[in-house]
Amino acid sequence: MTLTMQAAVTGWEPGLSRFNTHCSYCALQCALRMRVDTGLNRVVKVWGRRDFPTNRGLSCIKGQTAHQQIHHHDRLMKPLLRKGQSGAFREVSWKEALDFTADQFQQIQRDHGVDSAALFGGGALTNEAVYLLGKFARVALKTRQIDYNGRYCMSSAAAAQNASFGVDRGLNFPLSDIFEARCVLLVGANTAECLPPVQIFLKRAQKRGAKIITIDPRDSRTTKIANLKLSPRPGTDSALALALLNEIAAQGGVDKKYVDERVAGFEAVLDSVRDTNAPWAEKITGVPVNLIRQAAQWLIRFNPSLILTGRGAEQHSKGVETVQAFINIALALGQVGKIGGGFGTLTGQGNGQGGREHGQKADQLPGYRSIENPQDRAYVAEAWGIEEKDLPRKGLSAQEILQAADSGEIKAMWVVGSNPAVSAPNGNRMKKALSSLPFLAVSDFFFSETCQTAQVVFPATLFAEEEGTMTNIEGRCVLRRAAVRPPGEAKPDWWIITELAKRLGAEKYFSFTDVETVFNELCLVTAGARADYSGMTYNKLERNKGLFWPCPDANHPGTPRLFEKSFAHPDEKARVKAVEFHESAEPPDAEYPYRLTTGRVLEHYLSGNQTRRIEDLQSAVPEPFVEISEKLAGKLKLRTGVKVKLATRRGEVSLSWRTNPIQEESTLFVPFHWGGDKSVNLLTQEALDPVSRMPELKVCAANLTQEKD
Ligand SMILES: Nc1nc2c(c(=O)[nH]1)N[C@H]1C(S)=C(S)[C@@H](COP(=O)(O)OP(=O)(O)OC[C@H]3O[C@@H](n4cnc5c(=O)[nH]c(N)nc54)[C@H](O)[C@@H]3O)O[C@H]1N2
Ligand SMILES: Nc1nc2c(c(=O)[nH]1)N[C@H]1C(S)=C(S)[C@@H](COP(=O)(O)OP(=O)(O)OC[C@H]3O[C@@H](n4cnc5c(=O)[nH]c(N)nc54)[C@H](O)[C@@H]3O)O[C@H]1N2
Ligand code: SF4
Ligand SMILES: [Mo]
Repeated sequence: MTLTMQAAVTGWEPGLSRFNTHCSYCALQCALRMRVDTGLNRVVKVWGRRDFPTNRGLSCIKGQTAHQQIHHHDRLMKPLLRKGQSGAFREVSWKEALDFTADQFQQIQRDHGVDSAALFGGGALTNEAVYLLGKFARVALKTRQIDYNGRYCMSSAAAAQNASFGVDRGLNFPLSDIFEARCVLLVGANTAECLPPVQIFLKRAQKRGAKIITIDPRDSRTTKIANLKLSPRPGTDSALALALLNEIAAQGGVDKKYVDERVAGFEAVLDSVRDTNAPWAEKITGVPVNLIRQAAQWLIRFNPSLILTGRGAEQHSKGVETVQAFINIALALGQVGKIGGGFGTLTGQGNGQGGREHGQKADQLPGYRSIENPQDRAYVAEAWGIEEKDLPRKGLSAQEILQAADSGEIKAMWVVGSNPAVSAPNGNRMKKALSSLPFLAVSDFFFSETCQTAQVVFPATLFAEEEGTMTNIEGRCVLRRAAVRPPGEAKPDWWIITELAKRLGAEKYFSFTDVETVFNELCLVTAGARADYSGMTYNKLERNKGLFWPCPDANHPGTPRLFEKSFAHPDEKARVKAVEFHESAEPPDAEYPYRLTTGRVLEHYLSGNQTRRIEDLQSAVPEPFVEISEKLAGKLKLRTGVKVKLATRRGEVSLSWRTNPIQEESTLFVPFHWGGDKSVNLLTQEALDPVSRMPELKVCAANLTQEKD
């Protein structure tokens, strides 16, 4: 709290102070200024900071209402405990909740082995919490089973970027480079609803002459501004990408000099797209030949051109291949590393970037070190003061952890900052998995659907109540300051992890006195790694409005652009890989003739556990709906105001419906922000990408029928 007070700009109105912090929600981490009544410990006003380069004063309705969570009457104030599944929760002391949890873990691990205990983390957690969670798994619990919700989010893009560029930073350039682009291709990204300030930046780029091309099966607030819209069937983006590269080659758009100098293995990729022409792709995707040709022509002609992917392209059982196919295009055009051009993926969660760097991913150690690489293992083991042989190896991915809970292999779990009861696919099975766990603990600040099956619930603090760092969409690490004191007995995640570690006999590895000491250790442990934070400190972050990694020493200014001269492979060249088109795991058939896809609306955030409680957001979109093309609604003769039944092989959900004028005809779209019997994840499937282990959240076969009046 001392640092907090330093950050306040006081004395401009009696009793009121201003604090700088960052939003609680998405990866833009918009810089916010809060006016706080320090006497009442209340935030009275919030606005976007104009002097912060990422959001330039902009924010969206979620950020503007984010502080309402702080004072919400639903906040968890005390630890909750119940013994067994059916009893009622009772409020207990921190000591009782922590002692009980440590006991349960120890007993279960003694009876069933260390790997019967799992951790499930989240991309909303600070870098400090993520780092500690990874260390807690490996050093205190000694389990290999730790993964996080980013597996459902960034894992396909991360795998493809690592393979091609040798490192994965969502955007390898500052967001402001968008203003220099002359053509932007958005692939399965709904920026207007999911990253609203980015949509405004795109409009500004358009005013300066840039063409915007969108690839999305449906019309959205994002596609409204597009100069060219491609509406493929869900799950067919890779075919579109192959045809675009075929066209670019045919139109003479390959930058041969760049490819020779900076890319290894490009010939094989060109060979592989010899037959994937626009007529071939039209049959698979439904996108007319002339639109594919025009998109290819614009990508060549309007230079620099930038390709940005979102979850629409990535959350598939072939997500990695699809991203790879788009990276191949950006490299063929010679754009990666150019200001205003290239390739990037739009990270989603608040700390989706840092969340995948610092060790809560099954195969990773802090700084993007690999848990299977001998040198990386030795380095981290030494830094942590343990033997390399005692460092567990790679464990299961998020969805596989839940599956292992279902099969009884995993028996104890701690979920920190995620709500898989709503957000994991094949919801009925996942709820069964969570409720069959002999022991489940959850850390959250609101009682979530996942808490419903827990034995212990730890009350955590919210963004403006704790300090910590987040790494935003650009790879810029920012410092969030606390502005208010937490309610009741809520505690920061880093403190909860540390206290539990002490009870598991790992006290000497967790002797942190405050969150800044955790950050300082994280920085040291990442020295020399790909995501090197070792030149950062809290004061330096604040002075510089965040720092881009790598930042390897105290005098280093950070690295806003990564690939201007070289890629991160030993020969400094990018890699490309030939991609083939693969059908989705569950193509439509006579029984389930449509393609169900899922996504987001502006007003709600992920599992909705936060935004469903905010009056302005909940009243704007109170329940889920299914979006249907006008054509299909006409064919099915749907009656206005009468609900429809949406069914897949895994379940059915009753929903209201609305039409979308240009939506691809086989597509049905449902937002996933609700739990219980309204959860679209009761319908989604578990097919996983073989490389990233990303579930196919963006397409499955579905049927839709009108319900009785
Ligand atoms: N308001 C709001 N903002 C958010 C979030 C939120 O929950 N709410 N979540 C944050 C997080 S964690 C993330 S990951 C990002 C996600 O941000 P986005 O990826 O932009 O969000 P989605 O709505 O999941 O999907 C984007 C678009 O993909 C389209 N789509 C569906 N299937 C396909 C397909 O097969 N191919 C193509 N090309 N497109 C397809 C959908 O129609 C949708 O318009 O947003 C972040 N920002
Ligand atoms: N069908 C379908 N399913 C999807 C997706 C989709 O597009 N379609 N998208 C996927 C994607 S991209 C994502 S990112 C996942 C997200 O899925 P979830 O992990 O379920 O996302 P959240 O709702 O953010 O869950 C975070 C929980 O932790 C709490 N929380 C937030 N911040 C903190 C914190 O700092 N500490 C603690 N202790 N708790 C905190 C919140 O209150 C919330 O209950 O959903 C995935 N699921
Ligand atoms: S939700 Fe995202 S865009 Fe909206 S204010 Fe927060 S960080 Fe900014
Ligand atoms: Mo996400």
